[in-house]
Amino acid sequence: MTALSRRSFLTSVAGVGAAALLGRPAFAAPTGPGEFLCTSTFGAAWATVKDGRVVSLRPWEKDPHPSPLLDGVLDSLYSPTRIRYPMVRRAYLEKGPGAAPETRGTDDFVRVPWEKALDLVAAEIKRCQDQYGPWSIYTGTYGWGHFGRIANPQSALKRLMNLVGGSVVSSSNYSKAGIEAIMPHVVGSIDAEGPQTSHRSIIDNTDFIVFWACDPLKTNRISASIPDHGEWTWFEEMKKANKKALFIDPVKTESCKVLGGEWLPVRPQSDTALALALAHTLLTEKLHDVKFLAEYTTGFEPFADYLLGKPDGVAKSADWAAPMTEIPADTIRDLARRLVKGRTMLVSGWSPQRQHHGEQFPWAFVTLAAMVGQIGLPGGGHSQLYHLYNGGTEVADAPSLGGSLQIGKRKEIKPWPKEKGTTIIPCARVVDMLMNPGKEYDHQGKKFVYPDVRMTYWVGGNPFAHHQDRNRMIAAWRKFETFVVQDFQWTASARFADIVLPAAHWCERNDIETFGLHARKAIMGMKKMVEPMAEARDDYDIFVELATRLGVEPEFSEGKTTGDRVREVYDAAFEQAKAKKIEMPDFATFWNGSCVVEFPVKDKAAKRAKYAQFREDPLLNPLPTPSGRIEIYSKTIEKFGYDDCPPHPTWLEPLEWLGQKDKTHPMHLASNHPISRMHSQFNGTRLRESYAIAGREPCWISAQDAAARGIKTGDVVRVFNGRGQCL
Ligand SMILES: Nc1nc2c(c(=O)[nH]1)N[C@H]1C(S)=C(S)[C@@H](COP(=O)(O)OP(=O)(O)OC[C@H]3O[C@@H](n4cnc5c(=O)[nH]c(N)nc54)[C@H](O)[C@@H]3O)O[C@H]1N2
Ligand SMILES: Nc1nc2c(c(=O)[nH]1)N[C@H]1C(S)=C(S)[C@@H](COP(=O)(O)OP(=O)(O)OC[C@H]3O[C@@H](n4cnc5c(=O)[nH]c(N)nc54)[C@H](O)[C@@H]3O)O[C@H]1N2
Ligand SMILES: [Mo]
Repeated sequence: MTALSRRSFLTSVAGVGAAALLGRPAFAAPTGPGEFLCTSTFGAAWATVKDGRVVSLRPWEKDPHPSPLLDGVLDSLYSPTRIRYPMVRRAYLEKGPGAAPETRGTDDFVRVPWEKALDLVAAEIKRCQDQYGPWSIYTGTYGWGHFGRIANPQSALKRLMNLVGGSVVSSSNYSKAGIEAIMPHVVGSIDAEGPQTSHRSIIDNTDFIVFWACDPLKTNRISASIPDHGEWTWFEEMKKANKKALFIDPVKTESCKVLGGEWLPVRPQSDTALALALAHTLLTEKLHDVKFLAEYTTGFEPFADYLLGKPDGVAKSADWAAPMTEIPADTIRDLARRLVKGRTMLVSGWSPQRQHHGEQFPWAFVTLAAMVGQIGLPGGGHSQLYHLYNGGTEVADAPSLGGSLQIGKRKEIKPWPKEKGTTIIPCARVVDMLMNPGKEYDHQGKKFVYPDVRMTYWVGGNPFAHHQDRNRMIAAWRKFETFVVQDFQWTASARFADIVLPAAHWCERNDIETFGLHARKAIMGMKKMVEPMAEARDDYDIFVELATRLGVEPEFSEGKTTGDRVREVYDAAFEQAKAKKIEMPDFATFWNGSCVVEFPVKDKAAKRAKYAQFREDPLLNPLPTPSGRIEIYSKTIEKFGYDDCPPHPTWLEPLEWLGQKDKTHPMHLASNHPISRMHSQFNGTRLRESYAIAGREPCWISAQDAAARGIKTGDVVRVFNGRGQCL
């Protein structure tokens, strides 16, 4: 890309602040041919724009391994599923809030002018706030429609709601809610966040690496910032160094194949039993690190008693776990011995903690690592974050990039009495909340009350694709009198909505992001390349319009356009860089030039080993747990008195798994994260041709199970249980 080729796009950055807020783009759209930086959750690329249309993309030349997912970007921009106009469900338009909720999903939609749609949404927010109170509005869970430091429409929605009295919000996520619930009690932090032991440290020191329910080459394809794809460099170096690797997974994954690793297939949902059996072998063969356990952990004794079966008469031995995991007892014992032969890195993904009793696996996993005794050593210990954001990647010497739109505090227009329910619910409880208004529930040792919500506004998320048990959900959803969806494409959720607002695609707006959430190798500007399709609008501008109608526009926008906010975020990074003596061009040069500022990789963090300081001196650098140590037994959890979460890692039989007595359904469906999509995004793109079977989602089945049922590759199969079915 040359500076010349984008000349036609150049606008005066200086004039931005003075102009009116809406009706005028902060930065003009391109008027002629040119190449623009196109960044997203899927990667960085150069886009060619001709006659107001993006015609091609080529990966940014410094992406070490561009993801094939980039092929979906243009198809998603020009997809026939784009929402073009504001739409309202017919019954809702004719009869108002709460009209015939049972026809959601089948009723037709009526196109309305923006003014009408915004008036309807604003009036409903006001009606709910005035008539019932802030606890009657639920602002949805998160969702992967939050790319960019400025756009984040979920923050914008919450900011707006806070200015008009508040709303019920959600906590945590579907990604690692089990880890987030349990790890603070065990290691005093979420653990699966922030920098991990470096890839370099593994390459230089590790003898044996175990990937447990973890496929880094698949899941690192995307990121919350621009993915840096450093996982490929890591894997290539591990391959060169001939690292011994083992993959514990029901599926032989991409990562396993590329690395030429050993594959240990395990029965789904039995991982805690496997971890306990490995711990049992270490204990009974006296292979566990007694010194590490004594110095750095608390509560090993009651856990050891449990492993030996003292309280319940059941030893958690390899023989006990073999039929549960479908892994031979000798293989389990042998694996335990291999864990302590040399330097071992235990790596887990997130699927086991997304299952029933999801707290138990990460707790057992960290306990196992503690028994191996290498936590805090170079290339040893454990990590729960090598499969996303590249937690071990090399790091550039760069300023950090902030956000500019703060959620802010709830403005107390109406007091929120306790009996009206909680202000925040764990995200996966949305259906329970709808079904049980006023009912008490337990969370982290405390009692909360479900609020009585009547309206929900969902932006940048697709709950009808991401929540469990759709039929129960559809029934519960009828309680909502109003369901607003703001997205750029018709999703399953949009089809169920009352009011649908068309948002701009990320190629149609200004924003800024970093290349590599941890790597921070560059700051990249995202210039609006083309005008929003049909009547779609930038999320931010939609919220500004609503803020105007709700009388809080000045507080909401602070008089700033997205362009102003991009500059603000850049300037803050610029100041930081100056203090650190890192060179950066000023904003005008950046934005009117290539839109890329790269930072040199000095990798001061190359030798980083997570928990090294704690290991060095546990008294001076204690963990933020009550004991300052790794809590294998938690007195805090003991006090909760939960029978579904005992005070140490425990095997609790899942409600549904292949080991259960009821054999009505002999197979187990695991709905993994898709390799060629981002959840429901890119469904209708050309990527689908690479995996669909007769136009449908593929389903993998083991060769034996398939043969026993006469199923061949390419067949369409019906997958069903008591709750639903699919082809
Ligand atoms: N069966 C099963 N279910 C799962 C999972 C699983 O593994 N199996 N995984 C779970 C996990 S970990 C997660 S994180 C969730 C993910 O659930 P979601 O985040 O809800 O899934 P996405 O399909 O990525 O939905 C993001 C939506 O945001 C929209 N969007 C993108 N950019 C923008 C934008 O700029 N503005 C607006 N307004 N909208 C935008 C997209 O079009 C898309 O509809 O799913 C969970 N559900
Ligand atoms: N390409 C792509 N990448 C993504 C996403 C995407 O949609 N597409 N989504 C992103 C998001 S939001 C998240 S939270 C992360 C999710 O990251 P993860 O939760 O780690 O991803 P999954 O694919 O659900 O599961 C990882 C592996 O666990 C295996 N597995 C499933 N069940 C079991 C089990 O019971 N035991 C064992 N041992 N293994 C099991 C699967 O076969 C898979 O190989 O991925 C992120 N990355
Ligand atoms: Mo996730």
